Amino acid sequence: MGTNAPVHIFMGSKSDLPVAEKCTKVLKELEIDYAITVCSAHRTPNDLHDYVKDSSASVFIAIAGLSAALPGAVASHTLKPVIGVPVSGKVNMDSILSIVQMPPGIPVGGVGLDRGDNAALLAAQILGTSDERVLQNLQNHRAKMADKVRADSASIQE
Ligand code: RP5
Repeated sequence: MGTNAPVHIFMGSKSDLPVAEKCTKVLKELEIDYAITVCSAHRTPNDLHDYVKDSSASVFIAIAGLSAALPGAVASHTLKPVIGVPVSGKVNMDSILSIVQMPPGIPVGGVGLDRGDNAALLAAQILGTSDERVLQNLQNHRAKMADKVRADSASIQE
């Protein structure tokens, strides 16, 4: 983890950590350095502004539940890509719609509910457009997935 990391992960609360861990697991597999911070759009808005402005990351991942303003708040402070990860709760559509239904002009990319893993892969794909090493690690990751599907199919044959 480092301050010069190409990916900066924000989570709205420490309670989002299980989703963030799905994300960091994939980033570690792909050998991508990351910074990770608990910072809330509503509870610590000034801290969020400072973190985003000071960050040298190329991609932000923002993980949040409930009204999930965090990804949009990050996006409002930067021109870098922001990937929002909605977190499940009592009402699952709230965080999904909060991320997908951004007003015109401030887009946020969105992945599925609790899909920290996909957010990491999408961030890697963005980095991979200008980083051969990341691209190669992504190709290896896809090859491993394909091998697993084939092995699963073989395992259920009589
Ligand atoms: C959101 O509210 C957080 O991202 C979290 O998903 C949810 C609940 O937060 P806590 O009450 O657990 O701090 O802002």
